Amino acid sequence: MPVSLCGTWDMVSNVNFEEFMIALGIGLYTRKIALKLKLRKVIEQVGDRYVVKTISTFRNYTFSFRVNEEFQEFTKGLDDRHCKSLVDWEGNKLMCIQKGEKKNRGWRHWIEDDKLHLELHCEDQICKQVFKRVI
Ligand code: VLZ
Repeated sequence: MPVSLCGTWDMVSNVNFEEFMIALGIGLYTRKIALKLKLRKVIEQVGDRYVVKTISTFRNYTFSFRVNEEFQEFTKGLDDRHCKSLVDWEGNKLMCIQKGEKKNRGWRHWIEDDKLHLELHCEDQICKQVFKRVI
């Protein structure tokens, strides 16, 4: 069993976020605000259902899924697109493929050195975020 991703996590680093947001087509105004945010991730699991919350002083984004069960995702408040998303384990990494208008879109979450790691990708850009445990 992979290590649980559940908990409350605060951002400690965020590499290439701006280029990633540009790849998503997020406008200048939102990008400038988003770049200054210290995002918080809250990950909860009940049975095989996960809830992932990305929380900030500016906007929040919450979505929910079951592993290996495709769902319709609307990235409300991010780039406001509809995707067909599928989350599955890839070894110790929880990975998501977000099929839609944007090519090569998705993310991976995993635990390494007691930190929560997140790699977000879109087109040719990869953003790498690391979070430390709060609770
Ligand atoms: O994380 O998608 O945990 O899908 C844009 C931020 C991209 C704009 C952030 C500012 C993407 C709004 C984070 C802040 C809420 C993300 C995934 C994996 C969940």
